[in-house]
Amino acid sequence: MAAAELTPVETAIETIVTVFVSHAGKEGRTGTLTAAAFQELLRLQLPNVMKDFPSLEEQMRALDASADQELTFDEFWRLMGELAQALMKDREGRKK
Ligand SMILES: [Ca+2]
Repeated sequence: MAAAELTPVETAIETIVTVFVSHAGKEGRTGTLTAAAFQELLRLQLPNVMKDFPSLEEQMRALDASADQELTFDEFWRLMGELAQALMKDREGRKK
């Protein structure tokens, strides 16, 4: 990409990718999150929005479509979609 300044949305996407990559590189297979790495990512990066979500084990099981105990970026991305949808529902609820 050119050196042009990124928009807020572009920055948000890049931030998510960067966070995933840095946590995925810590242990287990390259480019995937182990349960421990996933837990650390949630604790450090999503402490506020994850309060009402199910336990780590349930969350891991729900996202780990291939059931290999590690999350690929595709598997992890589903959580971003769920969190965005929860945020949207929250907004719609507040409007009523
Ligand atoms: Ca997996």
